[in-house]
Amino acid sequence: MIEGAQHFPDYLDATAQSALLADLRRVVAEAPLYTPTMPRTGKPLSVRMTNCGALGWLTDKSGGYRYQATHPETGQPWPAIPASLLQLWSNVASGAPAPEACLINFYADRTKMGLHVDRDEETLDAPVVSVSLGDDAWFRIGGLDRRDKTERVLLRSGDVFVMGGSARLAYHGIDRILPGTSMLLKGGGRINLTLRRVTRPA
Ligand code: MD3
Ligand code: FE
Repeated sequence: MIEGAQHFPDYLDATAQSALLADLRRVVAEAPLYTPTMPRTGKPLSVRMTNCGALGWLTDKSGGYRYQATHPETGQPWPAIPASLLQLWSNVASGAPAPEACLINFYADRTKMGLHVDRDEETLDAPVVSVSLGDDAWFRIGGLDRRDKTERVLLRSGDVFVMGGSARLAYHGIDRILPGTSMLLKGGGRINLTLRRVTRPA
């Protein structure tokens, strides 16, 4: 795997996963999941999203990919990042500037995410830290060129994946989720959180 990518299987035990899920239910009560749309075409993405933190990532037909401080449908500021996630960040990204955004992706059974690079952040001085909850997913990670060889990694509930160094600009995506592989979410599906630094630290 590309330098800077680190997988921590079972980072969160069952108790920690349930506690984090309770935190996320409070976030989603204030900042409901919505269906983002592609720049220009307005085609809906299959993943549903929301955010917590000072900034949230979003995309829509008119404004394209961007970070903004408010929910696109409610107009309200995003809820704060739960303390448990700030603690997790300081444990796995120690020394990095504090995260400003936590993107929450919800995958239903058929949701995929095509191969892409995350480069809407103003700074790459921090890794992206991801936490998976719910059903297993086949994650695909390649290199800095779309044509580089890729490999797949099974991301399971409680896993943490950190992309720093060269991996920060690596192509990656989700091929598919494996329905019925976790009991954490009553209705099934998968949640992925990505914690990110967006602005340059002062
Ligand atoms: C590698 N999310 O939100 S998480 C995304 O499972 C995203 O929802 C996927 O890709 C998901 O942008 C993958 C792991 C991940 C996140 C960000 C990365 C891998 C990454 C940034 C750079 C390289
Ligand atoms: Fe990504």
